[in-house]
Amino acid sequence: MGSAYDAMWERLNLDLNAHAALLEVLGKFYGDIYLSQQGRLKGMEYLDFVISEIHGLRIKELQEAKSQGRKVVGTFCVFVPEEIIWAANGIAVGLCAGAEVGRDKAEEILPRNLCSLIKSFVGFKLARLCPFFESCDLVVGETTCDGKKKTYEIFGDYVPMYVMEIPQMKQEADRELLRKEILRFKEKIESFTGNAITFEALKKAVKMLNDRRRVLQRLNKIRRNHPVPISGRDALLINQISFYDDPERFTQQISKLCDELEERVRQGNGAVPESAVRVMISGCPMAIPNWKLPYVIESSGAVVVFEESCVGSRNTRDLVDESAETMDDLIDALVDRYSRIDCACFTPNEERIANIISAAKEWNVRGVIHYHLNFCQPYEIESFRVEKALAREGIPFISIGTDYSMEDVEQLKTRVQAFIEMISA
Ligand code: BJ8
Repeated sequence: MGSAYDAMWERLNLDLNAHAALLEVLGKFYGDIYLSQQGRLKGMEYLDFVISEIHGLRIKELQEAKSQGRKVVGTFCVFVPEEIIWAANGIAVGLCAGAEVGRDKAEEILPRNLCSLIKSFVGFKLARLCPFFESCDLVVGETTCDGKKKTYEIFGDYVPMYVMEIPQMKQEADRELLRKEILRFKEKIESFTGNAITFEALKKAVKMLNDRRRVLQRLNKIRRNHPVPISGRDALLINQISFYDDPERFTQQISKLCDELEERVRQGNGAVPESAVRVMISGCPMAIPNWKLPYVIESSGAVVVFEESCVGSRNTRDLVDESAETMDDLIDALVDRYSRIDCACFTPNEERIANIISAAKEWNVRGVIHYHLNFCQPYEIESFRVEKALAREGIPFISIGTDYSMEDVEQLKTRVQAFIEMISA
């Protein structure tokens, strides 16, 4: 893939040698974790193709769109209402990164005790390894955890930044704040792109992104079946790719894949042996290519059937009401939908605990593997309350803190295997 895109990557000012080395490592990693799985679905070929072209074809598409005057807007959080970007004829892309890349460079401008997700996106930018970053005309941050919001202040020296304020509670005043912030964001995007957002355009964007959520909801529902017809790794990959791919194409392709999965269910075929123990992962988002924990879990006799995460159900569970007839009502519908996101940055956050319990029951899991990145205070602290609530329900729980390095894989295996043995007994 390398040479065909070298000229484009050079124009984007990537460090070509380091980038080639990165792609080689990722290709190998993907082969070991994904392509080695038995009996993969035909529909996954599309995802394999997207991954093999993630820094190639998709970037070429973005460059072509830019040459026609469209703006590319990068985001780090599912709180940023993408509908606004698409309605202004922009293109939204997720910039969260899941690889330990450029850490040394990131630590030159940031403290060491920050979560890997933050250091990774900063590292990708500073090491000139991410063509998505280099394609962005604007980068949108948000005031969620302290690590992110203070990093954006520094990061503004390297990329054109805009920061959206996100409330920390869910009272009437917070709802008002979110509404104001969505309107402020709309104004920013309108002036930045030069395109006024019409009611029709916003409604169309709402429908397009709801369709993407609906197909991911469909995929998730299929995973309630036993034996489960898709591995957790593959399902995670689909969720990860939803942040980069063209939304309409993605929805179409995943819809076809769901047809194939439903056929598998009709025939009683599973992606893993029937004896595989059903578990849920809950906690921090897993950005691409952060596949370490799902791989460890699924090579230990279990299968992940649900992700309670922003790269998972937290981003797809709720739709925007499409019945609005005025711009005001449509903005209210966005506020309603985005207010339901149950990130651990909120206090109190009872909603998330209730959602974890109900998903654990509906997806019939034998245990919950709570996952936080080291130094992520919101999710690590909240894990204590999650554990207590699950204990009251008799649902086994383990808390895993890790980072993007591979150093702890053996330790993780030992802990995860012991947990799986315990819940299979
Ligand atoms: S809505 S989960 S995408 S903020 S892991 S950077 S929280 S220290 S990613 Fe998130 Fe939005 Fe919430 Fe979702 Fe901070 Fe924790 Fe790091 Fe995190």
